[in-house]
Amino acid sequence: ASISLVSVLRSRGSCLTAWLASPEPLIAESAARAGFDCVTLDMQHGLHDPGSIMRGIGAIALGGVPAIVRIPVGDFAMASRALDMGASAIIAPMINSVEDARAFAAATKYQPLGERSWGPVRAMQLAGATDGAAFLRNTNAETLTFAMIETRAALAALDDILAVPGIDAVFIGPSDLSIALSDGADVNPMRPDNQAAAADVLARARRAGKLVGIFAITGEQGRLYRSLGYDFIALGTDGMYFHLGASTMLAEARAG
Ligand code: 3PY
Ligand code: MG
Repeated sequence: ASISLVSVLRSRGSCLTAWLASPEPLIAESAARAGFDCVTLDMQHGLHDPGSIMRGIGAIALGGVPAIVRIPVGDFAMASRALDMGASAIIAPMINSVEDARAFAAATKYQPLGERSWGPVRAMQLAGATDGAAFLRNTNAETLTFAMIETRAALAALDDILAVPGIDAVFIGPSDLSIALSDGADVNPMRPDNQAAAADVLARARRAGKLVGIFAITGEQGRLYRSLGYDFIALGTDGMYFHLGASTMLAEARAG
């Protein structure tokens, strides 16, 4: 039986997720076994397609941690499918209005919160569930929705987005947000205006009783966000893990 992100958050308080662009299930399984609390498969900028999401979720379950999927912009049908495949949470990029947030919630939550259609065959198998009615009753609370806040429009609509009942969490995209706040002049998550905006999102989400996530590009940023109390922190990408591991080993081998 798979474990859910909700249960990981309950037991650990916060979590660090791997973030994978590569559509190869062996990489997803390796990430799950590397010590991350959960593994995210990225369909927005990563190379995943529905087939690699289906195989990747199985590989992550084999590694014993929850699987999360970032869908392409506006592809809420894919959000429903990823949940049916057994994703424990969905991250939707570029949620810029309350209408975007409502459409996201509609696709990911069963009634009365949303309009998700029934057919969670793989999700029930992974959860070891056989009673459909019990699964229906538990699933809205057990599968999390992260609305990405990464534009000026999203900041302006934040309180309305946070008030949508089927939205469990916001996830700050600090790179896109820094492009927006610098009017296209810069991409730098650590810009002071960007960090101030992120702190404001964190505080407002806390007041609304919602979870908050953010993307960290370095281990140091991950530590900063842990100290600030974020619930869900994405830590680098598979490309970075590969590059960092290879460059460290090569430097060791070539030293002296
Ligand atoms: C961003 O920083 O814009 C992201 O989408 C991070 O995943
Ligand atoms: Mg982004």
